[in-house]
Amino acid sequence: MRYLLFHADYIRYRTLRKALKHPPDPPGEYEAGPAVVVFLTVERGDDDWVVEEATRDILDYSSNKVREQSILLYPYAHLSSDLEKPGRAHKILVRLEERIRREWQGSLHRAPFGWYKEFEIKVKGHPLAELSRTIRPRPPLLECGGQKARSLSEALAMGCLPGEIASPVPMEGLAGEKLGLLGLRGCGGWEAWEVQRRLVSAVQRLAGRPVEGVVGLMEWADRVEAGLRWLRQVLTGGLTLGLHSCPLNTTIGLQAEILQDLLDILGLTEHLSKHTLDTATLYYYAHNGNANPIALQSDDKAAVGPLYSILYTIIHIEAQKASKGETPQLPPWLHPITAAIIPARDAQQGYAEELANSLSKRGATVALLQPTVGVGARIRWAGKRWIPYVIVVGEREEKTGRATVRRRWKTGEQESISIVDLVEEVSAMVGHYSPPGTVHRMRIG
Ligand code: A3T
Repeated sequence: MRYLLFHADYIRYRTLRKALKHPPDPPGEYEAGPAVVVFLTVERGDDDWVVEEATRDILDYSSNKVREQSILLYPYAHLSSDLEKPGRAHKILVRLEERIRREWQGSLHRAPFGWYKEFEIKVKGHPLAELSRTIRPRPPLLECGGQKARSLSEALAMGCLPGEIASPVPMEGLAGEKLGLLGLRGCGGWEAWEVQRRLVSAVQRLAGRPVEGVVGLMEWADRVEAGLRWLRQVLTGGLTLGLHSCPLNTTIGLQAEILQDLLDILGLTEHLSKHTLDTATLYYYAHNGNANPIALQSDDKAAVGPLYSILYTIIHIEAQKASKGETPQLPPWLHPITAAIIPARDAQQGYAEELANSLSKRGATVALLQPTVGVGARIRWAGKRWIPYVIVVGEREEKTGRATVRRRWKTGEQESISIVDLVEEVSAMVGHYSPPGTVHRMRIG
């Protein structure tokens, strides 16, 4: 789709004669002013995604850039040499009109399609008064069993099971690096399983009932009936979790109303764009134009996934913050490692163990960093991995029943805190969404 945006003092037009044998719209004339005037050419292959992008852009131009109350959509077949056929072009323009109307309080008019018209326009002269846009359809976003699909609904319609659907969105650049640092790249690491476990646990708690089953779809390849039963559960809003060979390809089926809460607690809501078909798919658009599918919503059903995309999205948003000088972080309840415990010397290992066990009993996953390298090196290791709590215990701390804690969201601050208070605090941070935690004894360096 290509279009010109004009901020006009006035526009008037009048149909003169048919440009198509059977124009789909009746003839007419119209006058408006002041108004945003959009001369639109529909190009071959334009789809709902393009309509959605154009809607966002035209609304943004009208409400925020020129603050105008009135919009005129004007079919104009002269901006491209790759025109969509009239029947389909008309449908796309009608859809665009409907889509804008849903969100637009001001006046909206669409000029008749398929007519030669005379028109007169007076365009304001300010810098934003004339803009041009080109929006191209996106390549397929999802893959399953060698097939490609643009949305989760399309993939499901092709017969893919949700757990088999993967996002081929490449994890390049900063977000990819960060995923690796968090131990989430690839399939094998316990960190990836931990994130998955925490996410599923959050869904369970939001839904107020347990996940019905955890299923390895790869093992199920020859058990079609079981696979279909599982799919049915997902689609009817059952909380069934499916796994592909890689845990990050997880798809979680849930009731649509829970989806909103989940996206809120993941901090994603304001970053998402909705692509509306008969169903709605939520995407996050990265700065390089990559679209990460986050969820499919339809009436009372929703499928979240692939998990890969969710994490990539959160990490990308955080990496963007980092480039503005803010500290990137994951929600403490979601991070694969809630707390790093750093005993200063061998002598504090027992005390550190005790603290680690108390924290893990209350839902934290703890990395107990053995004193293989200095305290500073271990603090840096934890910082590089965005670990929310970094806890140092030395001789003085052990004597007084305290710990020195750095909280990731309080940059540059450290505090001496009693063990009892610390356990309560961490528990409050992670407990609500977390499954029981674990302790990983790690030797770094
Ligand atoms: C005109 N304004 O252009 N995109 C947009 N409109 C189209 C398309 C398309 N792909 N295909 C057909 N008329 N039309 C007038 C001039 O005065 C419409 C559009 O209204 C176009 C007419 O059909 C003939 O092509 C000609």
